[in-house]
Amino acid sequence: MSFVTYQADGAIGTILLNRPEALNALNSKVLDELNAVLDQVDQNVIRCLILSGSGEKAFAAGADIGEMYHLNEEEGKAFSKKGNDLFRRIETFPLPVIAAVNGYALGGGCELAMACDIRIASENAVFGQPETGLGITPGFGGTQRLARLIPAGYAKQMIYTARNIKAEEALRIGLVNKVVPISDLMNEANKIASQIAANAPIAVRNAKADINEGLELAMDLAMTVEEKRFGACFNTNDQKEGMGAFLEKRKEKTFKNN
Ligand code: DAK
Repeated sequence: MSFVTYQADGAIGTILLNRPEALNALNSKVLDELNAVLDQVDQNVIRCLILSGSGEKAFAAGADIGEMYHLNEEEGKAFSKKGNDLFRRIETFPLPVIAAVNGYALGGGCELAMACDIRIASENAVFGQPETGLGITPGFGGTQRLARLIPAGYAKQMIYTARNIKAEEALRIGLVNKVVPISDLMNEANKIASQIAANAPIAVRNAKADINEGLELAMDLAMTVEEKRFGACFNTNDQKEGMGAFLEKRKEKTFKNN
């Protein structure tokens, strides 16, 4: 596990892309190791994940151009599938994932950040989809996720022009939730992760699944998706604990994930 590290601290798990000499560019090995790290996450204990890049220069400077340059059509399809399956796994992972974007998030790096639930950026972060300048389209979901996340006009401008944008612009167009100095980045991500971890885990997971599924559906159908998981929450002890604490005017709550 040299290109991706994982550390669990209480209810928060932190995954670091660890290939700083290549600005954490995503080659097949990085993608495989990231996938393997997700298998390691103990979902009974961990309640939120943080994903970041090692060093102060890059979250991930994209898919590995050196590796991609040599691909033939079949290999290109296989590489794209590897990335797409992994990013979709992150997007639909039962636990929320916060991207702590600590520098360049270009191409596949921007797409990886977009597969996460929440994006916090350092002031030096740079986002972009440079693929059209490389003779390709975004290949890890960029054409789809960017246009769902921010207004389509901004997404089209970013992709057609291949122009990078700085953190402040990313904040203005809604690509990131917050921008902080790089020295505060992991603190801020951990603060949000702790707030998430303090809530009933099954309710948080259900809410994530509801939002993801509902965004794909017409509103009438989407409401039935919510109703189903809302109802399921009443089968949990944590619902009794959360509501019981309110009724008993008790501040402390202990959610047991059941
Ligand atoms: N791939 C491989 N190596 C990379 C890299 C990348 N994307 N980005 C940086 N590196 C390496 C550099 O080659 C350099 O290595 P050495 O020369 O030292 O061995 C090292 O990282 C440091 O980079 P620089 O020397 O260039 O550092 P600078 O500060 O001068 O510049 C930069 C930083 C981020 C502006 C620059 O490195 C840069 O422009 N990098 C490329 C950014 C980029 O274009 N990224 C998008 C890649 S395209 C698909 C699947 C997926 C995708 C598409 C299709 N299918 C199969 C359908 C996704 C595509 C992409 O992500």
